[in-house]
Amino acid sequence: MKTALVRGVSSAIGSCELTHFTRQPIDVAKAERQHRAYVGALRDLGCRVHELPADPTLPDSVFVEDTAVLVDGVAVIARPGAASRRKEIDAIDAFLSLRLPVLRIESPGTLDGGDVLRVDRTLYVGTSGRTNAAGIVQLRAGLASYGYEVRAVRVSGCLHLKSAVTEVGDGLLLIQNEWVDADAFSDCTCIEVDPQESRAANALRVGAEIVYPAAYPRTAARLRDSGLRVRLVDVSELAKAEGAVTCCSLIWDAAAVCPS
Ligand code: CIR
Repeated sequence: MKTALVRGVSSAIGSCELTHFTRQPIDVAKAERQHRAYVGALRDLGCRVHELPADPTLPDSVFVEDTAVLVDGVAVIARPGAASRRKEIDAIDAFLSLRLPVLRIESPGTLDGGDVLRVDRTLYVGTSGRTNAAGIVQLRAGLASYGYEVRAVRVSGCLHLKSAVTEVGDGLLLIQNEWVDADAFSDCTCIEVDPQESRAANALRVGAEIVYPAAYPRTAARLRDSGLRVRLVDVSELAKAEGAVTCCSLIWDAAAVCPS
């Protein structure tokens, strides 16, 4: 069974970090409704969901993906590149360390989970404005004995690697190749986002379905044309905070990490 960890929307989300976006007012109540619907979709798709309470002092804390990397048998607690986000890891660390072995990225390393794309036993890690070389070296060293290869990938023009590329099927990627070079993923097949939907590369695979923003119908059609089952969610308010669908959850196979 899949387990998902999520966290409620902070009432301070309007003061979130922004890198490539212009600040717009965020309707917190609407963001909360959208988040509830997103969590409902995860439940419908078979996830057992744990929800941590919202924290009014941590504007970006709904974006739990950035706080950890979960692979079979171990969690790596990240060290977010934005200093304003570092305290987010405390609650995540407390939750995960009760359930599975944890490693931690330490200073001077920085690593955002949004920069880590897992494809089978390879972890592609974006060298973004949030993840540095020391963070990647630590991730590589920490996970080598678990059988993971860590490959650094240059990413530019967007926040995280997973803003530019996500996995939508085994070895099948959805990619915005203006922000990342598709040659880095030569073992995979790539579906490009529709040229009119530049921010459309972030899709969340849950089992056999793809949870996907309703804002990108042209790219959603491309996914369906590739034989994928797509479940649309409206995340327009969360998107104003430069977040998308992968960033609002940490999902893992409970059997793989918690045999008991
Ligand atoms: C940030 O800039 O850190 C947040 N406003 C958005 C984080 C989105 N995270 C993600 O895509 N993994």
